[in-house]
Amino acid sequence: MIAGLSLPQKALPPKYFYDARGSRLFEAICRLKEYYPTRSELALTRAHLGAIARFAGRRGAPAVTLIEYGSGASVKSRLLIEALRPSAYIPVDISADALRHAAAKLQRLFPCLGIRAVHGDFSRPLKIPVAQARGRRVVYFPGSTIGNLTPEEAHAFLRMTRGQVGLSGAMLVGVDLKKDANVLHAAYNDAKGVTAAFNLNLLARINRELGADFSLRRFRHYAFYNAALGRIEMHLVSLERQTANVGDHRFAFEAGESIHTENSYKYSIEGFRALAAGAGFRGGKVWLDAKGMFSLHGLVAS
Ligand code: SAH
Ligand code: AVI
Repeated sequence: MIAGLSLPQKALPPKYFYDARGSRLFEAICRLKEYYPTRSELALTRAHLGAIARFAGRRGAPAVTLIEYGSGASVKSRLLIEALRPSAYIPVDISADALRHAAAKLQRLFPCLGIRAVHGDFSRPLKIPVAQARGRRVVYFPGSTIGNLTPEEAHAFLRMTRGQVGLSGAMLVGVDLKKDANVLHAAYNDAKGVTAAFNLNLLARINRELGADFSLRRFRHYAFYNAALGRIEMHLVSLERQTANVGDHRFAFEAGESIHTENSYKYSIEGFRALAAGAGFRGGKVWLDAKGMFSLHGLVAS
């Protein structure tokens, strides 16, 4: 936090959004009419579930270990688990509350499924209990969470998972697509202000957990599509000249100065395939929703 707030363009990594309240606010975002990614990915998953499960499973090798990064409420995973019937499910999330609730719910629904929840940060080396895992390894990374990484971070992440699934494994990645900037703008500037509350919750969390004194009234949510870089940027803009203390550190803000809190990259199908190919994956399959808003890529090692 201190390092990010000390940069010329102040910036904080989006992984810190997800305390218990942040995870609940994200779930509320998913229900908004403007936020199309969740609905689109759910629709495409339902529409192509048989083909997706056939791609992820393999004839004659029924045991699959499903590893999901950024599993959150595991809503989409539930569909995949029903169709794929893996022997083990390893959800990985930085949000302890979301992970605990989701794992408990899934265990009730699938009493025979071996669930090993991993609370951790996937941007760092993580110990995933795959050593004892039987059969094929499949990494599931839905929600376009990959869009919250820079292309360089996404490349490193894909390389890491390529090593994890090995030659016989596979990966399913949900990727949001480039589209009309007005549709993107609405999705990140909803009328009810839920996205604004999600963004501002980061300051509330820093106040609570790091003894900081950000005045939430003096910052406003700002999100826009940066067409040159193909990404939505979220910022918290200081409404006036002010200072904020985080522990022993004091940070000065000019009026209009911002903290850059999130990028959400949007890809073309070809653009994402090129990224995956550079990390050692072949773009085996791609599934889209009926409106062509969102994509799910089925990748295998090349
Ligand atoms: N997969 C769900 C949730 C997506 S929201 C869906 O498709 O709807 C992004 C999720 O990733 C959140 O649950 C968040 O807590 C988690 N997350 C974000 N950054 C993370 C990181 N660096 N390590 C682990 N989990 C992370
Ligand atoms: C989790 N992630 C893919 C979401 C996104 O769309 O980038 C987080 C989010 N930020 C604002 N609204 C939703």
